[in-house]
Amino acid sequence: MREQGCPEGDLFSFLSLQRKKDLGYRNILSSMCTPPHPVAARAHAMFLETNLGDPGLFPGTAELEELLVRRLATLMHHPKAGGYATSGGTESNIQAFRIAKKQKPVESPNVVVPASSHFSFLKACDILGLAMRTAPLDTHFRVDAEAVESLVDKDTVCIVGIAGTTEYGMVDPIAHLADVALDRDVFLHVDAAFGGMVVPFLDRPIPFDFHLPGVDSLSVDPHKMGMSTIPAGCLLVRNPEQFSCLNVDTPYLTVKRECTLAGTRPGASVAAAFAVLEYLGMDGMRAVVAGCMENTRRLVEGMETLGCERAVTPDVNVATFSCSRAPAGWRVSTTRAGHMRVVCMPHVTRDVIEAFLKDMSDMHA
Ligand code: 0PR
Repeated sequence: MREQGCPEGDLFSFLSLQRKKDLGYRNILSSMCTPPHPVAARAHAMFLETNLGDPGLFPGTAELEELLVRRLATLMHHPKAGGYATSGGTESNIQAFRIAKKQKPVESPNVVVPASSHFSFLKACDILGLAMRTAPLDTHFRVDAEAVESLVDKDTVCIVGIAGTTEYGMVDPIAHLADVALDRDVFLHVDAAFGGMVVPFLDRPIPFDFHLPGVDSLSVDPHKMGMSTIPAGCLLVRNPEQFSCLNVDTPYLTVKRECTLAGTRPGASVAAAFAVLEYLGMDGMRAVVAGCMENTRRLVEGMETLGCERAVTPDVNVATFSCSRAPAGWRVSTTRAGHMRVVCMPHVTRDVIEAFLKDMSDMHA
């Protein structure tokens, strides 16, 4: 650290210089995050100093977390689900595996995970000493549920299904996985970090949540399609009592035990996540999702006109193409299989799509 503090003016000039190096979201087509909704930013600023790690000091903020969990649990067709606000999909996935592992103490535990799963599951397996069995995908990039079933054995503590895969935006056959989970008496975790805030608002929702009796837990991230500030995730568990297996004693806090992974936890992004849901309501979210899906369709159609075939027709707003190069100035990503990937987040408006297609067309000309 410096010996003497830096004058505020100089400091903030330096900070704005750094901030200018960041890319604006306008040309970012690779992200599952988006600029926070204005009500999220406003709510966040109101709750800056709050810490959900010691909820007795911030009972108003703690009630907002409970309200957020109730809203999301109801959206996922199980109003009585247990839950808490995590730092995002990674923490939710790790915590789901912790619960599943504790439910079934075996000597060499394994988990069965789709080949399309997010890399957070690699971290979870590493931390928890779980062997990862990877189930192959079908031609539509959804997991092959029969292959999942064949990989389950007496040491399988958890099966994972994904609602809105990171790379191709597909929803796995969760209903089939839920049957396998019930038949084989295995915990089923659904990673709906992305799709959890999309699928319920589609014209034709695809079953993926607690409506299916075999689903035990769900990850859903307000900081992705929920347009909240970062960090805001949520882990939901059908049977709230299952959280107690994660409890540790916290003798000197205002609560006597906690089941969360983090200790100190932001209240600001939780207030922000709640604010967006409350402000938009079901109607508002349906409109946002309808816009993103419409833009996805337009992009796919426009790209195919330019000779860039879709890899698959996605279930949610992630479009992928056989196309090697993006025009200068645009950020797209490339999947493990080599497809160009564009996430049609709320900031990727129709105008942005048209501008991207125009640059693609000029590049091909
Ligand atoms: N599960 C799924 C299905 C995800 O897509 C992601 C993240 C996670 C879990 C992990 O969530 P957290 O990152 O909140 O812990 N998916 C994006 C990805 O890895 C995250 C992301 C967001 C990446 C913005 C880049 C970016 O600019 O692609």
